[in-house]
Amino acid sequence: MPKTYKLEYFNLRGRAELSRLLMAQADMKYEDVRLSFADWGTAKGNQEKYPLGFLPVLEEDGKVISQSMTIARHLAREFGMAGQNEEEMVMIDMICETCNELLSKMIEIALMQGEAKPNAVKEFTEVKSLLPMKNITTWLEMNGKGNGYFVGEKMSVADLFVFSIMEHLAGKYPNILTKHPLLQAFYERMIKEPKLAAWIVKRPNQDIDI
Ligand SMILES: N[C@@H](CCC(=O)N[C@@H](CS)C(=O)NCC(=O)O)C(=O)O
Repeated sequence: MPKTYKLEYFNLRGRAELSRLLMAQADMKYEDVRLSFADWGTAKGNQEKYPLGFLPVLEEDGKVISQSMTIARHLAREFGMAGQNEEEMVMIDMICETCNELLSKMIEIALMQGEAKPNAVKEFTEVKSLLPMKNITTWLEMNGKGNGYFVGEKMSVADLFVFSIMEHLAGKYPNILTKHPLLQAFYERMIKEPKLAAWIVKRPNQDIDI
């Protein structure tokens, strides 16, 4: 029997999009539940459904899994997108952790209001994003000429996470992406991958741009 999956989050890409991309690329059927902030206010108290008190959660055959990266790593292993051996897995993990740090920073800035925001944006675009972007570029270059995927010859969760981060950058901070032509080219290749392209066309418009 195929497993049943229900992924609950807000109507954002945020910390759930990586798992949604994994589902799309693996052709998996799942319930893509998107709670409004008002609904979450009342639902949050349900310890059984939301044991850690935050989203996303994945219900797999009725069993709840929390923590976005735990969910994504689990799905990647289930779908054969977590690497073929320990060396690949370590590399994939390192890339994913770097992406997750960038995502955390971008979420923090997206939720910021008031006077501190312009400075935070400036610091992110001019300082904090530079080293991770340089490292991500180097990792891509290390695999062949940097014209394919990040690890080996097969798409992995690392490719999906980098793609998702580049998509955020393309929308919010295009100058960062244009300064990294290899990653821009990677983004442009990935957006044409048929299963990802089909998902991007059909996914709902998000409530907040993150
Ligand atoms: N480390 C957690 C962080 C989860 C998290 O911060 N979720 C936020 C949305 S991105 C949330 O549920 N906020 C609502 C709340 O805390 O009530 C993960 O990666 O899943």
